[in-house]
Amino acid sequence: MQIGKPLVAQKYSSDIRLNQVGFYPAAPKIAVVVGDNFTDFLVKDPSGKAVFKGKLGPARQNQHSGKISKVADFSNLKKTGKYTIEVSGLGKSAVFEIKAKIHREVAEASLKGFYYQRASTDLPEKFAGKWARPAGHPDHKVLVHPSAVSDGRAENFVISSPKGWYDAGDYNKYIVNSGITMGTLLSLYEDFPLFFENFNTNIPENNNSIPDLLDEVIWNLRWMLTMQDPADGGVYHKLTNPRFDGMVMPDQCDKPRYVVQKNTVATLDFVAVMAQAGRILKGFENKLPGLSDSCLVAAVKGWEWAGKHPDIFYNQDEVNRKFDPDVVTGAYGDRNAADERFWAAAEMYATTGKADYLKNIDLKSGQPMTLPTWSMVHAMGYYTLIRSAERLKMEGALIDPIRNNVRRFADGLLKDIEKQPYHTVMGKTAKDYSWGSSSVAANQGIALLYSYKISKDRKYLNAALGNLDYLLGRNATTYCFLTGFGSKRVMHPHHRPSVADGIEDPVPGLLSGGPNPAQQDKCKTYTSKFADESFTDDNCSYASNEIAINWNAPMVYLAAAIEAIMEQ
Ligand code: 9MR
Repeated sequence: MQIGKPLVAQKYSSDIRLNQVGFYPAAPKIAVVVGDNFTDFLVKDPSGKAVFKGKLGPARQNQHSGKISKVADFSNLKKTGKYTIEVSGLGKSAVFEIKAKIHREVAEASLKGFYYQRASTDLPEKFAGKWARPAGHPDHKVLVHPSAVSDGRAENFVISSPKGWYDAGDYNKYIVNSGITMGTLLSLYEDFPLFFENFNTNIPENNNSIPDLLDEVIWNLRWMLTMQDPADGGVYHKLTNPRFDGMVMPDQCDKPRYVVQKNTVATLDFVAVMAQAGRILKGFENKLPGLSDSCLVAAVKGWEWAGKHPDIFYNQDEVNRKFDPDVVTGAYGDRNAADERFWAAAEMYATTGKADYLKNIDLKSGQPMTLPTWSMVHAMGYYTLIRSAERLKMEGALIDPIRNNVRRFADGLLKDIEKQPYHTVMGKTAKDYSWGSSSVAANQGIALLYSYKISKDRKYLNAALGNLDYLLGRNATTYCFLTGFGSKRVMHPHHRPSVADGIEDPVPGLLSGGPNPAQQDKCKTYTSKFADESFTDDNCSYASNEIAINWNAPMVYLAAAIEAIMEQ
């Protein structure tokens, strides 16, 4: 296990940048050397013997920083083992490995990251190791906020809404962000079900003969189910403190928690998740009697509510003007429900086979696809339709434009990849470096993998792997962004347990947000303003170094899907 012990002890040059975990024997292998003065490189084995000699590629100028870099391509080295790269005049890289299943631990750890985010439960040492902690946020006595009153649930009415995952570095639980997170993890299961028959993360449900991926998802699913108002099927926006907890452990928190305003976007995200979960869990009916049906009933009720209430949006400022107490935690405000409606419709159709759900829905297949984010989930519906097309016997006229749209998007990503300073589709424009840019890289990887699935053209697979390389170290910051991995590690994420637990190593398997030149946190420790370097490994940096479930989920997807494909 890499967690807790880097492969390196010796001094190495941070100007040789590569996936710090390693490479598959038969896949492309690239390192990036920063600087203009070098021409050749060697790959050496632990005895110091050069096993590969190569020339660096032509100089590439970085569009964000102006810096020059060159690519060291050693794809032809296929022998398993531990290696370093040496560039004369510059030094050597940290040790990396070539072996089969090289990203298995990354995939397992990033799913295990969700276990560490569980609310309302203690994490015993048996499962959590040195990050064991007592339970926090039982959430069995949650108050109905005045913005959320309804028949039978007056202001301060008490409901029970336990479990779920903490959203991020904070301890609140948000339906909108749970939506895309759950959709991504459930899609991973649906795309590679066999792979998950043998994928264990040492969680308490380990031996219940349900895949650990689904056990983890069910922890959050059971919370989500409690967020639906039984009176009418609408879904609360979030379960939250009025203000963020301090940088303390979960069991130290005792502020009252509220469910706040039901709205269209949250309800449609909920519908999509319940429809998809209901479909998948049908296959586990004997082990989880009734759960699938509960999801399907909840989905239909939510769908009906959203039909009657097409435009109730969560506007935190407005809520705070009208009601007390004010709520100043994450807003996840999204004033456009068209994409959520499409996604929910696609999931309802995929689950029930009733094409009626797609009636009056704009598929937008002629318009450029946008990458999934918490506020933009159109592509989640595309992915589900692509996956389900054969089973549903969808007509070519319906599914082909969607397939083409995903491929067009992937082709756009691939354009000019050979000119990119890190030879990645990630980072072509500064727009990629938004808040949580690591999730942009991971989600681009997923779009590329769907294009690979559609076309079987390995250029998409290789580019997806390139973005995994980006996340694990082939990037302008020199960091491996997944905690617990790499030779240059993220040690100080903006993550309450990692800050407060008194343990040097942060909680493992969490994906740092990554470069974000807007620097909204105003931390003093940034050393660069260039878009691709605007990152600081400092727990003050919620804008570049927080962790979040909607970023971890595509990381799990990318690493696990690539592992599954490489094993085939
Ligand atoms: O990921 C969210 C990002 O897109 C927004 O720009 C940002 C500011 O509103 O909020 C991010 O989400 C945070 C959420 O509001 C609260 N929990 C932590 C999330 C990650 O930073």
